[in-house]
Amino acid sequence: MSQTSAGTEGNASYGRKPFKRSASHFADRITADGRDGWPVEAGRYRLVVSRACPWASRVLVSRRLLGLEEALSLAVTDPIQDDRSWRFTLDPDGRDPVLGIRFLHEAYDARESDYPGGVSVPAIVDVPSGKLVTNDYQRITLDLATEWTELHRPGAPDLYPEARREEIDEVVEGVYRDVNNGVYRAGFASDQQEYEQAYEGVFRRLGWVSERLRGQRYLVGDTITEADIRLFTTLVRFDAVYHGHFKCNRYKLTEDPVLWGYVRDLYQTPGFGDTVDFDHIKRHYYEVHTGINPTGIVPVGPDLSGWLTPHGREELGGRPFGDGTPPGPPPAGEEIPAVGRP
Ligand SMILES: N[C@@H](CCC(=O)N[C@@H](CS)C(=O)NCC(=O)O)C(=O)O
Repeated sequence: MSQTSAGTEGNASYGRKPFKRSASHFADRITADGRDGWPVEAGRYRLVVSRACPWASRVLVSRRLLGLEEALSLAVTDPIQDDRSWRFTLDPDGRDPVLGIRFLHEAYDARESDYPGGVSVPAIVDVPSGKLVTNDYQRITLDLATEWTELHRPGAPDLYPEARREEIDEVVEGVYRDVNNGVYRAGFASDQQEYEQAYEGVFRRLGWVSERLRGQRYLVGDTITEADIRLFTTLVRFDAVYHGHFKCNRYKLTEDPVLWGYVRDLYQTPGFGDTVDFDHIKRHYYEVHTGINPTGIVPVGPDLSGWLTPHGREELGGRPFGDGTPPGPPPAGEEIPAVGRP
């Protein structure tokens, strides 16, 4: 497996140069009015994810919370890429049964022949044409929340409430820079100084977040929003991969009572933990990033038995789904074995 293709995250690079995440290449939007040529339509699009990927996992959570599972079908890749990037080797005959393709790059190529950029998840593919529509991971969840409303389930929460957008945008910007992407900058740093700067940023922001969450159940307002989804997908990976593999080891999440309570609270909320596959997460990071883990050995720990233990954060109040309701169980075929159950 080549380090430069399979070992990079999206179009980002690591190695001798400072780690830099490049802009997503296909940024068309699927909207209610179809202004980019891609109208919201039940059954038309297929979401392609790796359950290992934190950016793709945001979309998995939003899709569950909003009840879009029927409207937007799901393809899950093998957590291990090869030189041809993401593969559908978990499916019979190694082919996605709906798109009929073996590699995600085929959808990129259908959109733009000889596409030279990186192939990344999350990706949304137009089923009738087989063309990639978007891999804009910063936009997809916002559009599911605000453009796909007609197809939301009854009782779906408002994940991007108008009155709170400014505050959500501000919180997610700092969380992205220092935490979501900060752990990657630490892990793929090419020199000591770059690593230490990223490391300081990670823990400065985690300290800020922990302080904020001491007295309030969710990051913004008293309901679950986009901000919680984005923080969750990094926190849920923290002890399993970022602490060791990416050297973000000032402390483990389990050592910060507030953050550990917060992430367990979300994990136990329908739509969050039921999208998390620790096996895919660990195998992807430790096997694929051969530059920082040359043996490819996947650690056995950490012990996952604490994830379903009581967190006590109900005492802070909060209305997880606002005026809405929690989603039902994941659809058939999308269930993940729960961790921490005897
Ligand atoms: N699309 C974005 C972010 C999404 C992203 O980085 N996804 C990773 C997985 S977490 C990916 O698909 N990387 C491609 C690869 O490693 O082959 C980017 O280009 O930076």
